[in-house]
Amino acid sequence: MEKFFNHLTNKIIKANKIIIMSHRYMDLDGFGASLGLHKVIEKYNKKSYIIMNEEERDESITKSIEKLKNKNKYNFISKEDILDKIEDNDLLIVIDVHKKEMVEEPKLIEKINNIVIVDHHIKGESFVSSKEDKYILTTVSSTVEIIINYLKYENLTLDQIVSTIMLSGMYIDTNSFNIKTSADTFIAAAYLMENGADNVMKQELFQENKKDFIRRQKLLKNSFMINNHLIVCTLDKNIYVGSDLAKISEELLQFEEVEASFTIGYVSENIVGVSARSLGDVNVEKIMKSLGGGGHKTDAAARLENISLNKVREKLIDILKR
Ligand SMILES: [Mn+2]
Repeated sequence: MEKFFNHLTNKIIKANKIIIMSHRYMDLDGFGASLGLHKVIEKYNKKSYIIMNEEERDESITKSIEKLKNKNKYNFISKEDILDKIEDNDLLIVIDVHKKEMVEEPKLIEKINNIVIVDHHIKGESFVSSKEDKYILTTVSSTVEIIINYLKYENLTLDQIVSTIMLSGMYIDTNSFNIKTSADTFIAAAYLMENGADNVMKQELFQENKKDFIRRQKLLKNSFMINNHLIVCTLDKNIYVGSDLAKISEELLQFEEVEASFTIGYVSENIVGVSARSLGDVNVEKIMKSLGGGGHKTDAAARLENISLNKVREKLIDILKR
């Protein structure tokens, strides 16, 4: 790790300015890692931007931003506005993702020559491009875990709110410290606790309204097992947002015998979305690819146009039964 951290610091020092970008529908791991990185960039007095999609973001990120002190220093910027600000010698740091089709704004990959990727997802075929430095450590829990080690390497400390947001990122990516969790994960989490991370505030970031929760629990009833280890949940004819589907798939993973979960539902009038999650043994990326989607081995999705919910369900079941 240290060799990479030294390299990244040199790149930051030499850069004109730094742009931080995560994947579409950024989660708390990507957001927490962005805030941690900002701390290092601030140490070297460099200008930086964090790309923020206000329309497509999780409620937990909106809540986190509200809690931040001097939010302005982070320079949150939309993907449209950043395109006008690119100059020679800018450094793009891509975090929590390494696939071009999944980043918030793929145009940045084409426009910027100096790119570093920091990710923890199992390597897929389609890297962002060939011109970047990649640091992909698949043995860690989260991107936050990598950035914590970077902060330690840079001898930095964090304030309570940033520590709490980063802890929430680890919490999400490890499904409450249940998966991908090693001794090193807890050592990294301990650094956040030492910096004042607050478990009550962490819970607040995840709080949702009761109605949404109950509605989702009702939808969980529409699920059934295939081959004794795969679970499929088909929603009703209402239109849902992608993160609803993802949450249901995540919740389905907690049930006995389930190794992978799939949730199917309308995400617009003529688009059916499928969200898939796996504990690790079942490669859901491969399964989503056969529906025209993609993602990671344990976390993938697909969107199918002009097709009915039931047709998608049939297709998926066919694939799963193979
Ligand atoms: Mn992550």
